[in-house]
Amino acid sequence: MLREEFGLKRYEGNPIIRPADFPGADAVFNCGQTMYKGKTILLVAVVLKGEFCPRMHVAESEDGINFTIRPEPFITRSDKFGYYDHWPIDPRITYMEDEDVYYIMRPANSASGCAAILGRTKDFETYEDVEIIALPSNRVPCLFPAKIDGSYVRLDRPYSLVGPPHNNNQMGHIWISYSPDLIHWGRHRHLIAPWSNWNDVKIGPTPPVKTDAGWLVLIHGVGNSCTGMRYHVGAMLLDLDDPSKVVGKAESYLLCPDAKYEFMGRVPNVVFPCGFIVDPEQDRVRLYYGGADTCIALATGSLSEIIDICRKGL
Ligand code: BMA
Repeated sequence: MLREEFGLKRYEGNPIIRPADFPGADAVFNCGQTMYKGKTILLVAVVLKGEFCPRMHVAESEDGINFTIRPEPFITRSDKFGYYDHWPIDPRITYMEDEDVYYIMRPANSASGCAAILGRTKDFETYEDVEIIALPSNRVPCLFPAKIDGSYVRLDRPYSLVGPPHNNNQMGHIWISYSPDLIHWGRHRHLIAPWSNWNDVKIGPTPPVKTDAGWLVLIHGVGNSCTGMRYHVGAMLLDLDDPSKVVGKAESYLLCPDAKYEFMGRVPNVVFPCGFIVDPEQDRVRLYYGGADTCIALATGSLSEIIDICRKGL
């Protein structure tokens, strides 16, 4: 490693899932993540050699390190809505405890732009696409794990391609919106704009996790360079009662591409989070992230330290 680690520390056995772990795979990357019946569940995007369209598979683990990928896909390209969803990736999983349901929000890429699809499962055995919940261009839909003041709440990243490429103000900021039923969304509000050179092209959230200090959200932040975009992981904290208020954010990134498996792959210079898992009794955050759109790696951090970093704006 060339850089000192800050906030998140890589697992020394990384990457924990490689394309070679799945027959015929060219890539196994960016994963939704949650706990189910004591096991760590990752929903990984698998691209098979020679196939354009990824599928999502369930990978499961007793110890959070050694994963078995189920052979059958769990989510495949949806045509339920007459919508050509040609690149099903980046699932974001939210467990809604009151309903005992795992909701999965994901971008739905098409020729007319990227919309957002809501799906659900109770058991990671059967899956149902529920509805398209955002018009193009909208990516990175993430659901809060509880209603707030009687409403479902989501974060997402609508964005415009109008204007010069990589113009800070024209690309992706994070917004918040509310819904009575998960289908109809409104009261859209701008939440936060990029704030530093490591995220000045675009930022996108992960499903928020409740902590005593506020809703913790890891983000991806994209900066530009003369050889292309560079993806980082950052963090912010939202007010528990009114999550439209940002109460803290890490000034620096917590993770940037610095390992071979983050530089070398289908898309170099990428560390990409679609969620994270908190183990409160161990004061630990586990982040299973995509490396270079090719593999899955693990980084861990102290929950209280990451909250502190956000509060102090380090
Ligand atoms: C983003 C998403 C991610 C991907 C990243 C880098 O726009 O598509 O799935 O990891 O680009 O290619």
